[in-house]
Amino acid sequence: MASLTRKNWDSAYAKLKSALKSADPAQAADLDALEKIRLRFLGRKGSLTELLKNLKDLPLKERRELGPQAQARRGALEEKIAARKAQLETQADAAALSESSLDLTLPAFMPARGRLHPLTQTISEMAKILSLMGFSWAEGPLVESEYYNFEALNIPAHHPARDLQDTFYLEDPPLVMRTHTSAVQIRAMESSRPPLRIICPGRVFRNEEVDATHSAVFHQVEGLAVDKNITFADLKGTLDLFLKRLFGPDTRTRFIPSYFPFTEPSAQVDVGCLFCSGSGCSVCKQSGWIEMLGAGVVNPNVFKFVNYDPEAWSGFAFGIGVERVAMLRLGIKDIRDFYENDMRFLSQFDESLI
Ligand code: FA5
Repeated sequence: MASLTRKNWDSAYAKLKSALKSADPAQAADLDALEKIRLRFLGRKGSLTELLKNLKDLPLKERRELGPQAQARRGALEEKIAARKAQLETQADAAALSESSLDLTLPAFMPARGRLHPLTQTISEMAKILSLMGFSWAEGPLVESEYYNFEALNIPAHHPARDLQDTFYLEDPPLVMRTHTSAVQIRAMESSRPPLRIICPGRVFRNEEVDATHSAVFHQVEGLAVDKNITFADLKGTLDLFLKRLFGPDTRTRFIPSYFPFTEPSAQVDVGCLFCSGSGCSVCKQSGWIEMLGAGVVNPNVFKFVNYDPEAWSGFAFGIGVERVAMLRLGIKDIRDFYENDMRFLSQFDESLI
């Protein structure tokens, strides 16, 4: 537009108004049409932009009168364009969604639920029963000194009992992979004064031939109670109740004299085979019984190592094989199944089963 007179400006403004009527942004069919409208009026060479630019050619009085009018029109037009743009974009998004294969009404995919390993579940169950009987949880290291694994348990160097548990030795420093959880008994007694009642669940290691009921790495739950006047009868009553809670009220148990240097008297405790109800099968090696644990009255020599007065205190201890418990409770005939990490096996044992 060449330099303006008021008359020219008025006529250009009138034209603009009528052009705007026929190019309502609200009627723009799509984003392209809307952009055309914007460029036509508000682009660098748009008619409203030009008009505003040329205002400067008018006298001040008229600029003051016409400027705000034209600015207000520009503001209103910008708002209308922005509103229509938002509307068209929402419509475009909805159309894209409905065209895609995403069906929001379909049920969601649930991530696969993890579950505790059957041995972890079994340890928890054993700990739950024993905690109701007043035992609290204690732990110790998997790699032990010979002192805790043997010596303080009344098994001196060169004692033949060391051969009963085929030990994995570490050379430098000279340590052992603990062969039983009994090592934790000593640590627990060292760190607290009697009376005490603890369990120590955990992994143990033996250099043994692996078969259906023996593993080189397995788990035990140790129990230890020290108090005044504890006798073998307390041990029997505690274990009988514990095993009945673990395997059911009709469970048969038998106590066979045995030998452990750290208990005197000692017993091996067997549970009636639940696979064959005692009639004899391959799991119980036709005996009708499955060896479950070792136990006994704490040997006074052990108390001397931890500075407990054997005249004042007595106690009982037991060590039970977790795999054997889990096999009997869950009907598993081969201990190796626990360690093969086969999901078809493991996924059968939902936490809620136990
Ligand atoms: C011991 O380990 C003693 N510390 C138990 C003990 C504790 C006695 C406190 C007295 C006082 P034993 O070696 O018998 O004992 O093992 C205990 C239990 O662990 C066995 O009854 C059996 O259930 C389990 N067990 C032993 N060896 C294996 C193995 N190779 N694989 C799986 N379970 C085993």
